[in-house]
Amino acid sequence: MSETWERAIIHADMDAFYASVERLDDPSLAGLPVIVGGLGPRGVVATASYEARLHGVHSAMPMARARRLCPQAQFIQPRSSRYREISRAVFDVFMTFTPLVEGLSLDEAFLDVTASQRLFGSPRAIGQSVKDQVLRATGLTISVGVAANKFLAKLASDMDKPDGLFVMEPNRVREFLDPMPVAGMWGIGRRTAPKLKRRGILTIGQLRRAEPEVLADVLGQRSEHYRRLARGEDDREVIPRRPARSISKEITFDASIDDPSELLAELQRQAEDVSKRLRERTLLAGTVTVKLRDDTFKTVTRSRSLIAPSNSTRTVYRMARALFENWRREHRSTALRLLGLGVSGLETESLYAHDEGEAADTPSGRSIDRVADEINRRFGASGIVHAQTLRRNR
Ligand code: TTP
Ligand code: MG
Repeated sequence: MSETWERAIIHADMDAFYASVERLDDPSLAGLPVIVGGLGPRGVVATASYEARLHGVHSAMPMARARRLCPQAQFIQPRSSRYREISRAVFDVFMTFTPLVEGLSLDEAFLDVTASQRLFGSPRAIGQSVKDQVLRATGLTISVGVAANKFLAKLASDMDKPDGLFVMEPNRVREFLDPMPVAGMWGIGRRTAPKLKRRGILTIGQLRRAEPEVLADVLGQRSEHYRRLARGEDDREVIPRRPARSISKEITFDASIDDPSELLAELQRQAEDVSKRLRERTLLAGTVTVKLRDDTFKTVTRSRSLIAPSNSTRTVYRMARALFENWRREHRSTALRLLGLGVSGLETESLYAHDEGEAADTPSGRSIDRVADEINRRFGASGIVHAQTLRRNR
């Protein structure tokens, strides 16, 4: 098996990352269920070791529920600086294979190893070496998916988790994809899946073979995009960059503003910008922050977690508006010289969305966002904005 692939992409993702780091630093946790997350009354699970997952514990679950499901677990507050340190070591390993490393989050990246084949061998050999070197550098396991593009590599890394190595041979993509359920496929939510089902489209294979009219009927202009994915085609490039820890936008006004509707219009515009950048990177945000500076240069920030991680303009805007209005109740008619909106607690959007993730974002809200993104891509950034932003522009 020494043939060279035309394009070779790796998706690599650490196993139960925070929990594994905790276990690395405290060997007495070996073999025990470990749950890392907020330990306060409103805390949520960041991650659970695979032992704890057997009891049904998973990320984003309220900690109180995790305690009921798995009372015998070790509960640990996250130590983010330690996770960042390990993350740097992991990314240093990635960089020894290729400079084309696109960090998605602390524990996850795409690597374009097309040109690495001459130096490091077959795509499978490279995938195995990545695993070996990460283990050597950190003592931790990582799951690796190897495929011809990002879409497939991301699916592949999940196939064999934990400590997986799954190579999706280019000539076997169809047999792999065809039986997978189309429900929940990236961008196909609760609204669309039943419509496809009514037309007999339950699997990715059925979507691939569907009549063009039938598909267009349900998916509209996006139908060709989905058909390409269903064929296993995806030409998105690996863009070298470090994972973002937060995304934000702020503005300093020429003259301070106290009119709340003007300030809200600015927040709406910032929510559009920030959530569009989240969607471009297929990220979800867990926390929204607004930043406010008055004429005396007093600066405050107000943050709150979302019920479920989101990248919807509407959800991000609503939370920012609530934070702003809370602040305003205590500071009537204070003029602002600076207003900003940021999101943090970023994580990657998986192909198959959690049910909880869908609850906060209605499918219609999501598709409005996607249509707006598409139009803006074609006609430039000023193509589509929400009505409130327009009011401010005039
Ligand atoms: P993931 O890679 O999604 O999860 P994981 O590494 O814990 O487990 P898996 O083996 O399935 O890859 O996320 C990486 C880390 O990001 C995770 O260890 C903790 C953090 N995280 C949160 O804080 N909140 C979340 O909702 C998720 C999904 C992750
Ligand atoms: Mg992981």
